[in-house]
Amino acid sequence: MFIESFKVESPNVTYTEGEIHSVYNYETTELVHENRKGTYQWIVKPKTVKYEFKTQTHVPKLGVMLVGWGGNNGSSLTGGVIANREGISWATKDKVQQANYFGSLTQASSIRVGSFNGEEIYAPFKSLLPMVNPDDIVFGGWDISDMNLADAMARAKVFDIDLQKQLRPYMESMVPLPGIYLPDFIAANQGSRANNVIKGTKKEQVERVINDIREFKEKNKVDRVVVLWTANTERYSNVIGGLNDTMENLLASLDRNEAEISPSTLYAIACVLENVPFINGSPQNTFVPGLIDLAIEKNSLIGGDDFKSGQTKMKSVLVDFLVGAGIKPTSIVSYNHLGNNDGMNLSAPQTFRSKEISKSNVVDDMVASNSILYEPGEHPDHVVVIKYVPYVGDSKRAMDEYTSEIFMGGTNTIVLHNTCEDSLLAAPIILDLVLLAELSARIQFKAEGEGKFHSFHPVATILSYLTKAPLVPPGTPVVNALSKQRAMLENILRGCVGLAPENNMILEYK
Ligand code: NAI
Ligand code: DG6
Repeated sequence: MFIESFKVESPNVTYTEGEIHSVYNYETTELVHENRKGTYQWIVKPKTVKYEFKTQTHVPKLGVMLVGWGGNNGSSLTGGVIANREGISWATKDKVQQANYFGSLTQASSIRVGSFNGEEIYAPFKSLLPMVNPDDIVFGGWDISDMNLADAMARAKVFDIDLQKQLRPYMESMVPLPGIYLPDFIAANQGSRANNVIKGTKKEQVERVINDIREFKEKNKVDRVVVLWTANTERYSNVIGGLNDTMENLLASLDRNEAEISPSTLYAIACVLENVPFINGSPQNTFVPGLIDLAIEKNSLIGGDDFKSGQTKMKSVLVDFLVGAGIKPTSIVSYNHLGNNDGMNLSAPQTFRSKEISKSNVVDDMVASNSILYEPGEHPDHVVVIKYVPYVGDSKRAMDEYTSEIFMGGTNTIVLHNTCEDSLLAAPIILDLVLLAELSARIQFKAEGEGKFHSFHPVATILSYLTKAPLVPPGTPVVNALSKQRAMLENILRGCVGLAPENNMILEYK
């Protein structure tokens, strides 16, 4: 059975005018490696830590500024949200299609809340805590191409033509602000697009972006802004001592107009200085060490990297299943071709390399979790190939071959083929990222013994489910397995309303 909403009644939860306060017992373990009677042993001690969560329930009016607003993802997300808000339907050759949010964790997935008369009861994910309604989001942003969003939607060739016609009147007046363009960081084939660029030194460009955010906030009367990079994949920046390795060095390099600071890092600096959450949806190392330092110093949310939409999402499910089943993946070969502007940009070796890195590291934690299968340092062969084939446009074709060793020397080969509009997978993920970033800024917590409530660490690991290469604070484990990432997010939100983590034990029926 499906219920739309629910309220938790518990001595551990208090609802007040503007806040939900919950007391939460976090069941965890403490490990010690001790010498007992001459031999070292691992001792695992269950432990309970009392946490308190405070969630502000007032939902702000949210502004979302996309870097690369006029791209396939930016125009598809903007059009998709308008279509949902306006209740637009359109004719396809098969049927009349209604706007929906399929593919969005917050808008289209559910959580189990319990059992009632022997039936499992589910509710929308978004019913866990008050979240911004996508209908109320004001969109804006930057693009190095000055094309308005209606024309950009047509250029993207993602939406059906009947839908485009209906969206055009809403999107024609939406024109991206000029963007920061440094040709050295993206493929040369993007040059012809760059007719809308911010001039000046890097410091002036950062100041201009800060000013843009302030004006957008003022003009649209929004309470809070989240900025998200969905612009072209950049090449990696070189991380150099004295240049971008510390906050002080990065800011001094900005003053000196150093060449090696990328546009994405410049937008991120602007956001951190303005205390506006900044999320990186592409694979490059926007968050150089100096930028991470700056975000920690200013306690300003940063999250990334690279939307986890299709092939990599499957990988983080499949390899988790294989390794979790005691099967040993030995070779993973991932090929895809696509024909959109992202594919064209990725046809240059330096930008492809950024994508190759973020797509390749995704199995590391799963492999490291099982030393029965893998010797220390052993890793499956893992190859990633991307080819640009203009004809297929946004409809990406992905082919994967997973070869594993099974029982008694057997071999198991799984081959997958996936055809899908790339931007229609990415757009709902962008929505989730901005909604969850906003929500996480309204949550405060403290562990027993901690004097004051505080926000989550500014490096937002809570967003990991949505990214290929989750950015984590220094010294924090990276979790790639999709089911663990989802459980982490859902269970933290459950904790905020005093619900136990979903443990799937269903003991009441055993
Ligand atoms: P796109 O090429 O259609 O859009 C990117 C837009 O960014 C373009 O309109 C371009 O003019 C603009 N741009 C480039 N540099 C800029 C700058 N410095 N400032 C402002 N605007 C700038 O690409 P698409 O398909 O929308 O993808 C966007 C990004 O998302 C790419 O980096 C892609 O790798 C990444 N991504 C996409 C996924 C998907 O499934 N579609 C999944 C994971 C990541
Ligand atoms: C080709 O791989 C283009 C990329 O931008 C991908 O479409 C994007 O990174 C999605 O990757 P994945 O592996 O999650 O499907």
